[in-house]
Amino acid sequence: MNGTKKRLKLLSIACLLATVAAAERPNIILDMADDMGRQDLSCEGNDRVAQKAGAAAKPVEGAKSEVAAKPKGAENAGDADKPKPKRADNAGDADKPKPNVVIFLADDMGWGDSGTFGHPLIKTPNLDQLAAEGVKFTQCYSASGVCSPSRSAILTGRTPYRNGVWRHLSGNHDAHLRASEITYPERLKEIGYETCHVGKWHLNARHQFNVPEFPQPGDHGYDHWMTTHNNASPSHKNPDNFIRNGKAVGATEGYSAQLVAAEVARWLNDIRDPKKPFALSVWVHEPHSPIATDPAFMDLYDGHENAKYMGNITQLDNALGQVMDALDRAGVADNTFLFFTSDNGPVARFGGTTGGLRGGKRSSHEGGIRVPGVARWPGHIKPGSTCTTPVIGSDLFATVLDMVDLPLPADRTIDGVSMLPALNGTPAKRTVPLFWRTHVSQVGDRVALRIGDWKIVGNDVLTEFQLFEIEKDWKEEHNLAATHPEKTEELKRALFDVWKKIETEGPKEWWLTERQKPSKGSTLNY
Ligand SMILES: [Ca+2]
Repeated sequence: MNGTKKRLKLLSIACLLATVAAAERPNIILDMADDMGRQDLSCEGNDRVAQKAGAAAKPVEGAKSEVAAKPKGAENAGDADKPKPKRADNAGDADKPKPNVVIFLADDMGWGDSGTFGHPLIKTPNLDQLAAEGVKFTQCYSASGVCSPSRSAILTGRTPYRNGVWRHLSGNHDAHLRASEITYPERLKEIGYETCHVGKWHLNARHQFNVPEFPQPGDHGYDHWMTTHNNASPSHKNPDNFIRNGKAVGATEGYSAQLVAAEVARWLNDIRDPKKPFALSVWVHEPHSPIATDPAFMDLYDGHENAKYMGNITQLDNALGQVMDALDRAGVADNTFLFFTSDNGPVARFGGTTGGLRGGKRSSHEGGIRVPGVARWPGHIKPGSTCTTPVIGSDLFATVLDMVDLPLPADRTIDGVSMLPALNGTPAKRTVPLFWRTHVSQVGDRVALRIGDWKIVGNDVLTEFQLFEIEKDWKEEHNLAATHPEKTEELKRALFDVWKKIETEGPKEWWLTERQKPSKGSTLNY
């Protein structure tokens, strides 16, 4: 891989420079823009002004090196013939090894929070490179406006109220990812995969985390895991609350994203069986508060009032680069499906941006649920391509199973569908419409459902609705409910139907008996 060699060479130079001259600041061109409208967020081609970003490395435990920024991928995105997404051959074909799966998940990173998706200032060179080598999804959704539910959907393919993780699990709730749920790592283990989860978990309530009576990452299909319950504590700097395979890691030195990437590299290099395919979850804590940003990344935005947040995004992007390098070094990048996304929208008061979308974290408007999405799978995904088909985090379960020719579970509803047809230009055929319910939303946007270009947003008690033609009105500025009563009724019926089935299938008692009421986002009403 020429690109890989070039990157590694630049990496080495960058690390050397950083080591001998840590205080020397790279020459950065910050491209200014007055407003970030849709044009800026267009995913047609990679037309951003080339960014110059330099090295800013700081050794952390277990990590050989890291750099703040790398050039965009050198591959000529436009020239490659369009490869057809296809499944791997069945197990037993020794000549064609099954693909590895890496899901890299940011925490609270908004649709507008990267150079890759049009932010004029934030440096995300590794995400740029990933997009240059793969596909950028312009309508990638999280399954919820908050953490735990969204994460549960990625692992199970099921919308959160259906799988039981109906709320974020920050206190002492009954809810958790039940042992009865089927996760994709579990399915992959059945056909010989090794599995690893590093970073945030957040699929247990606080009193359940690392308590054997409740299912832990190891009970949900992960051979090796190093996780926190929720946030890195006390912050991203020197977090002391990682648990590795049930045992406290203790004090660390470094920043969370780099510590996570270092553990990933260690697992790839030293722990896993290189003869087996693998599934790896890299769920970093950045840019969720409390934010702590390496000064090396802050310095990239020296003087800007939002330098801490923007540097935090570059910090997580740097970790993405470390993971990409580790895959290269292991010689497995060409046979790895690498998907980057976020678990929900951003928090504006901490510095995040939706890129113009309405709402933010917790909202069922686009700002809470439309997130960055980039995938790379060499030989299967056209480099530098764009996918405008809406996809959602819960699609990853079906996508992964499709890649390895495993059937979907037949005994339960799977909300997500495989993304592979969409990557080949064929719209996904959904049996269950895109659906969101986020318990801590504002009253007026508690639920949402999308079919085609139409999206309906409902209030907490399902009595008031807004209708948007989302392709045209991506900012959700024009409520068409009054002028399109028939379409509104059609989507209302679909919404009621989906919700009724979810109430029947999910552990309804968990949300009906919730003891802890949210401090934000009004009341819990059903
Ligand atoms: Ca989150």
